Amino acid sequence: MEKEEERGHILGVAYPTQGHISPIHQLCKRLLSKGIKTTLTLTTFAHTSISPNPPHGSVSLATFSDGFDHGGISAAESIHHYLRRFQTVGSQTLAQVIRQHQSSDHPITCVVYDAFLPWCLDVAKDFGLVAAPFFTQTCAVNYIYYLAYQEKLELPIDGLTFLEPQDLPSFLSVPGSYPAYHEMVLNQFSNLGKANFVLVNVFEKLEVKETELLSRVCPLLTVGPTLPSLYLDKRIKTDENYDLMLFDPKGVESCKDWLNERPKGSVVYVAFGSLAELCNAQMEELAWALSKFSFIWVVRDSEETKLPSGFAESLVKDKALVVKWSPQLEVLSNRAIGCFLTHCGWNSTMEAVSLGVPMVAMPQWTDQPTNAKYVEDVWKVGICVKADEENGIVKREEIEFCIKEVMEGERSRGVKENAKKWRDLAVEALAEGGTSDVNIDTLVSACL
Ligand code: UDP
Ligand code: 7WV
Repeated sequence: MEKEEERGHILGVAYPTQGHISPIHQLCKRLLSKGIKTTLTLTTFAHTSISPNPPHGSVSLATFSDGFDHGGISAAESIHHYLRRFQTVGSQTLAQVIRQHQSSDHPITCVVYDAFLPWCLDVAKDFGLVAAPFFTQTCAVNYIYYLAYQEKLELPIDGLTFLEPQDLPSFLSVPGSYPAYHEMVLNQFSNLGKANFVLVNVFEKLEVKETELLSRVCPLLTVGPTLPSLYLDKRIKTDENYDLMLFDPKGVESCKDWLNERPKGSVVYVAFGSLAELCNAQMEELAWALSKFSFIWVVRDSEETKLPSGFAESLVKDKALVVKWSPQLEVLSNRAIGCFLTHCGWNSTMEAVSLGVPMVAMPQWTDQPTNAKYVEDVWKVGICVKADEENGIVKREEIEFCIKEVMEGERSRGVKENAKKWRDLAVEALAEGGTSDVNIDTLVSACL
């Protein structure tokens, strides 16, 4: 892109969900902009799901297999079976990808793999390559999982004494929930001692204490945030979008036109990412809370049947828009948006922080409770809803109160000012000589 290509070829390996494909693809774009060839490996199922077509002339794509080329994880009998087969078939097919390249003009020199797939390290080491896991969650979350892996997790955590039981990732705070994912997140640390670098999608100033704690136990390089360059440092002219989307982009254009007609700061943007599933009762509370506001609500196809009957029909067209998927970066950066009601997936959280949009946090599972705690109490860029103690449901009055509070209440000004501060620091990290920029250079130098 910007420099002549030198020797060296980095192979990225993605875990096949949206929240993992986008950040590693973005990291690959950064690496490419440093003049090193990069190829991103997607599962065959993810590759065929991406629509319309990946753009040409940028990061090359390759495919390997999770063992479920038709259907991916939904074709597996359980999460456990899926992950086991992914390891077996994935190891073999990843080795094939590397082998094919070794006789070409650009043999692979380094494998950057999603930390959920630690067996990629063994494949890389079989070929004598540099290996670096890429963590798409925060250093706080990773450090907590590291302690749990070491069987040393006890509250209060030294250095992070503000964390309470309910702030831990759900796999730890809800015993027995998703045992296969529990095992997966701890396994990220099983072979970290053999990794040349450990990459994390954060920037240093966002997690000063947490990066320090994690650097004590592994060769940490913070390389984020991975938003398209256009939204932050603007150094990579061609990097304006995430490009690789698993969801049907039909209808996403409607958001932009609709928002452009709305007054500044008047719209609530509501989205729970690509995976979260809300129960019917929660959907109902949310629907009635939102009916008090002007909003865009992303309700994925698989969630649509949970809307209260008659709700979609009752919507006033210039007041609300329910879409199946949105161009989230364009939406969040539109001046009409007043707040983001989010599940606090790490990408969504970083997008809101980077674009200065105050958040109402409504975490669901995995790392989201921890991210929500940081949003409210550490970065102070939003507030977190309180769930009913009995049934875990967040009531309509509570949602309504929190939205009002960040849109126009006491905390509105403060959270916006804080978000602006974090945004400036994110740009600084990616600018020439910034912490993430220097760390990316370190990785590239080791791969030439
Ligand atoms: N996203 C989007 N449109 C939507 C909902 C989500 O483009 O309607 C994107 C969002 O910008 C983010 C990603 O999908 O980059 C979701 O990742 P996140 O880590 O927030 O949540 P996950 O889906 O992994 O739970
Ligand atoms: C997909 C599947 C499992 C998990 C995640 C995504 C995540 O939290 O990123 Br644990």
